Amino acid sequence: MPPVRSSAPVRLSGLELRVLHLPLVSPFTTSFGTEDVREVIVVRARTADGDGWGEVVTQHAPLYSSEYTHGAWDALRRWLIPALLDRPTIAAEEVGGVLAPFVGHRMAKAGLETAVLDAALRAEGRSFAAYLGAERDRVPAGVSVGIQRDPAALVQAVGGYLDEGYARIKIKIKPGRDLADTAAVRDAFGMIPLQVDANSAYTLADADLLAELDRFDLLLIEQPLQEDDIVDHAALAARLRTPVCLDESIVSAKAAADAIALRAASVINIKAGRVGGYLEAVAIHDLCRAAGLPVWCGGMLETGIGRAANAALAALPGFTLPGDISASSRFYERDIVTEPVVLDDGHVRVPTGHGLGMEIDEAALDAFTVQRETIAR
Ligand code: OSB
Ligand code: MG
Repeated sequence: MPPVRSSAPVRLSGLELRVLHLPLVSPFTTSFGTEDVREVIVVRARTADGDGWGEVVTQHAPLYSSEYTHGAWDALRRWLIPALLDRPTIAAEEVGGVLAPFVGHRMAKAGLETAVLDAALRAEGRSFAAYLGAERDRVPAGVSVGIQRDPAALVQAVGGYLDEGYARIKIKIKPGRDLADTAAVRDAFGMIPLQVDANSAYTLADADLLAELDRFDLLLIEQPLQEDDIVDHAALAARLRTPVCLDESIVSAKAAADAIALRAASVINIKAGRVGGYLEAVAIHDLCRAAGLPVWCGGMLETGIGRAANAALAALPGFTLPGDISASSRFYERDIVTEPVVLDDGHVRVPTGHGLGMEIDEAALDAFTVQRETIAR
């Protein structure tokens, strides 16, 4: 029987927002910069029947997309949360519609929708995985490896993750750190499942260079061009044998449908934050499945909150490629949940507990909180 993705309305008494600073176990470098500390917003939805949790996956600066922590914070407290509190009760499936008049701010909206959904499912005693219609109890774990000092350091980092059992490696690339880095990993480890992520660092003028990646038999190249370069991605995809996967460009189900129609992508990376929430993420999964496109679950250095939710999402049947679903220890020495996600035989378990299936470690949460505000009814 197909899942009934519908939950009971909740009465919100207020929403608590926190900015957290979580130290990373090692710096994470992409074409747009280096992070040493993960800055993230955690949302607690308060109801008479208990709390629900969500995560706003913005970063400190608007480099991956236009969203950033303090922009999201302002949008949340000034516009988005008051709109939710304006309703006597609200179901998670109504959150997107209530927030739709406010343009953009998808990561902020996703954090709210997730917190409401978690509260509702906990109150009903259902797991997020069951709600979504997850079909597996564990999912293969891929790892995203940042740009290192040099190719030798990259080989060492990748070797460590392979030793841990990761089922797929993704390396970040940028101009000047592409062919040699990829060649070094292929030379060291042979035909491991390998893909590259450019985070928009190229233009169509780089098509000849990007076509040289074809010789490495990569699973895919992720987001070579700018967010709004849909037509250029289609032109590039026609030139490459490597499948083109879009991340930044796919901000909604509509954007996914357009990219597919224009043949700008043959694979899509689904991130709930980037598209405004897990329900929009599922809509993208459903339409890609109908169109025959493989999808995989992307990551935004989530805490244990988003990591639990992503594992459930990635257990849907259309997620046929390993996601950026790593163990908490890939990024954090200490997480904010009582049982951080672990790697087991190259897989991560899909949580079965009520709601997102994780419990918050309040002491850890407090220890990492640098800013806090409650917006009450
Ligand atoms: O492009 O997938 C990306 C992290 C921050 C911003 C963008 C991206 C990433 C990652 C990390 O690659 C994936 C993860 O959380 O494991
Ligand atoms: Mg990406």
